[in-house]
Amino acid sequence: MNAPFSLDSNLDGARTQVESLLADRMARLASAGTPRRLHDSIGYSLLGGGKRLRPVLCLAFAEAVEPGASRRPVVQDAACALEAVHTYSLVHDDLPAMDDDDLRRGRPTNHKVYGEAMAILAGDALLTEAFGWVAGDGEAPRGRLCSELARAAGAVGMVGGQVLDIAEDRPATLDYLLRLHRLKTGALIRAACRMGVLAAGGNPAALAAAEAYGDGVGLAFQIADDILDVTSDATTLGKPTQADAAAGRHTFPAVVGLAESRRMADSFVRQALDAVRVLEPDPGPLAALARYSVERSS
Ligand code: GRG
Repeated sequence: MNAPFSLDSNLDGARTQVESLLADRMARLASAGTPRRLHDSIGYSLLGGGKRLRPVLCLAFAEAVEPGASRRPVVQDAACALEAVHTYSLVHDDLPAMDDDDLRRGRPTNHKVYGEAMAILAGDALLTEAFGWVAGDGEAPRGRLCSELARAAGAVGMVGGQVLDIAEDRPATLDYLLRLHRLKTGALIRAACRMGVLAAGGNPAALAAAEAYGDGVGLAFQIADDILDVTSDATTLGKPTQADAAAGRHTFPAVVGLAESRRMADSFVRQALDAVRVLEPDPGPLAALARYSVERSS
């Protein structure tokens, strides 16, 4: 019988792979002549820790489609691009015009270190470079991957979700919360799963599994984020807690209560686990990552 899958050792390995892929791309930016202060500002946030959930999901889906696929440049470019887009969203989200946060991942936010103008430009560069990495030499399936990333990051994806989150007339209803988080957090997580499948040449059934899994994990992840904001402490989280209420944000615990939020998160994890069985009949990395999305402490 196979030994049970260990998330800790596999997640550490996948994260180490992501760190090294990102460091390679930072080195390429330096040798291409990126101005020094811009390079420093981008590197401060891109190489500044984080769980690396999106690139790890992309690599794990590619491996599930075809073992060894995570070593292909197209898969690695997609994984790095997802983290670059995620990082840009955090840098811009922390700006005074948005959440006005001083702390991210236990360190001063990018604009506190480099100033607002440089933080805006570092975010702009991260978003732009991400598409350059995915486009690469233009060979298939890179065009399709660019479309996936654009949809997830843009007006009907993460940016659209952010707009719903800051709307002055936003209603405190469950339907609205689900709609906004399927865009704000969920779109990029679904794209991470789908891009892993597409980059590895997966079939339509694998893509449908990635979509349903990503939807479940995206919502479970966001509900866990809202729960941690009210139950954790700033040292463990690396950012202030109780920030959602302070910012007047509607959250799952505020709208449906803590117990119902936990039940919903578990049910979205079950949706992900059910969906992914076609790709992973015995529980492996994808099942473990789905559980991790709600069991994490930061
Ligand atoms: C500014 C265009 C624009 C969009 C911002 C995603 C987003 C939209 C803002 C992030 C704000 C936030 C705290 C969202 C809650 C869920 C979430 C995405 C948390 C941060 O992601 P993690 O936990 O971060 O994966 P790490 O640090 O691990 O990379």
